[in-house]
Amino acid sequence: MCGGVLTGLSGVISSPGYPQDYSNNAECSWTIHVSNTSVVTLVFLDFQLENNEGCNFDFVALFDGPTVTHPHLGKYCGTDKPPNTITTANQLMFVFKSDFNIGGRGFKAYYYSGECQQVLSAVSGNFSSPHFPNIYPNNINCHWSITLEAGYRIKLFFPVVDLEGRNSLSDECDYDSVSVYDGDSQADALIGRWCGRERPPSLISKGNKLLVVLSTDRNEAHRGFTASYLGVVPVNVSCTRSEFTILIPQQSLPQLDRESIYLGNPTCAAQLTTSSYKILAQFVNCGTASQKHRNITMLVNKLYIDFSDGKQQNVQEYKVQCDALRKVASASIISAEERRLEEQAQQADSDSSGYAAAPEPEAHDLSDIVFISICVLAVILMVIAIVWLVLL
Ligand SMILES: [Ca+2]
Ligand SMILES: [Ca+2]
Repeated sequence: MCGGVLTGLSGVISSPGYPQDYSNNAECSWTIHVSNTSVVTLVFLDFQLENNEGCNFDFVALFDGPTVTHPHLGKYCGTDKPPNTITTANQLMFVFKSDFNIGGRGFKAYYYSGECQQVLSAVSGNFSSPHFPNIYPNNINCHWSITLEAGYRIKLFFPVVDLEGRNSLSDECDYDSVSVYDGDSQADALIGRWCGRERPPSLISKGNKLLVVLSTDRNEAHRGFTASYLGVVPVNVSCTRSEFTILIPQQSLPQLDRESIYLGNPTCAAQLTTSSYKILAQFVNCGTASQKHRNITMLVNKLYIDFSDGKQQNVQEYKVQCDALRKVASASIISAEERRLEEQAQQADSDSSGYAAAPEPEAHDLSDIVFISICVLAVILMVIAIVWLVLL
């Protein structure tokens, strides 16, 4: 319990006897050794040691390598949780010492190798369970945390989930599971937990952070999962009977030129105001189309935000729509997956008919129907009146 060599993809280190008080005169050292291409991340969950300035009595000391001769990463005591620590190479030395009196609850920390722990901050990305598509290791607890700029929300998909199934007795994901939390820690709200071949629906965060945790038990492993996410830009859209107004806070997209943000086509690019990217677009311009659903006319277009750099093509698409009668507008991101389905559907359409489908004849407006009904009623009343007059 006190010290050793740790080689798993992830693991726990805690003080002797934790959560009971640690003993006096303890001296423990752990060496964490992960695969050559990886680094070690250390995250403290709990920390309470005797405090003194300089941490000379009881302390935890971390080194960027396998021995105490390697560079010091930090020395900690008291009750402030040490910050998350990431090594530069694949080994970490963890030393705990206590003196002859006064103790505390001690500490509990998780470590992860790079394959099992990732902090993602790009506006979109992918990740997968360790060793995917080969089977994942047993006894792991891996964390992927996505943190984007304030204002963003995160849409998350799981194209593949293949884990050990539910416990048939409890019907819960007791063995292996992937869990998603609406924040940056497991103390935040749990959005869901899945196992077996249950594919989670696409999820969206309330804020700008999401945490995905894979935990596996001591036996039976499958292929694991793949996940992809998109940062949803805060798009504020409003409309009148004739035009869209789209506003995006400039701080959400500081790295972009205004030409990278456009409605329908690049000629309808955003203007840069003091704090926002702004698009003011008449429905007759920019390729806005009118669609009817159950007698409601929706004006529909696509907003493009082009994040592409020299290396990678990355264009986000948002469906922008306006109910012009009620002047209610909305914007929602279209994921790559949804776009693929849409393209497939279009492909299938053109394959089957050989020409573009003719637009559906438009149903009459409710107002048209009411008007015609009134006319018919007026005619009937007139006929009755004439008949009545003649009979008199
Ligand atoms: Ca002490
Ligand atoms: Ca298992």
